Amino acid sequence: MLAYIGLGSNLKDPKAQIKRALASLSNNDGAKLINVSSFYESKPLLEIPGPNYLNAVCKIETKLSAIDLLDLCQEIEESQQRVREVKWGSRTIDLDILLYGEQVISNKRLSIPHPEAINRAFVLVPLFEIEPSIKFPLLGSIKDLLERIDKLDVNKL
Ligand code: A4P
Ligand code: MG
Repeated sequence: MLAYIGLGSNLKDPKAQIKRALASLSNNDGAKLINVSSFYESKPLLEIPGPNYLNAVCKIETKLSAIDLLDLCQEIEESQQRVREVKWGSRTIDLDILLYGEQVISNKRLSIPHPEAINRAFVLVPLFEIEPSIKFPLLGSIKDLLERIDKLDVNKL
């Protein structure tokens, strides 16, 4: 299965945090890293105080089920000392499963496509960079989705 993961960090050397998470993903038996976008800087959402974020998107090929992939993402977050404090607050690393094949999943632990992805330039811009013709199940092409949002606030490193 092909899947796309969004990575974000705004604490403790964000570039190193994202690189470390990518290394963990590619060193795992269940997943093979196929492509990684450039890194993009942006201000925290909703003007929540804190350092700027760095974000990237990667494409993986995986034999893991979606829920096992979520477990892997959460293990990686924990290994990088992510502490969950405030919702949407600062974090060392956040791994969100954006897309898992063309599946639509909605249960207590998992919503795919990631519900906020389509509203966020720091997700759509790097995803478009690596996969300009991708479609979100039920939601449409990334080109159309990108036209609806403000892209000015993300800067490619
Ligand atoms: N969950 C459900 N669906 C998914 C999915 N597709 N991928 C559940 C991953 N997890 C998923 O996530 C809470 C729960 O979401 C998980 O236990 C999982 O079962 P979390 O990461 O523990 O909590 P959170 O941080 O409160 O939520 P979330 O959704 O990860 O935060 P956001 O919405 O990503 O916001 N500003 C900029 N510029 N860049 C950023 O990257 N990120 C955030 C975090 C805020 N502002 C930002 C950025
Ligand atoms: Mg998350």
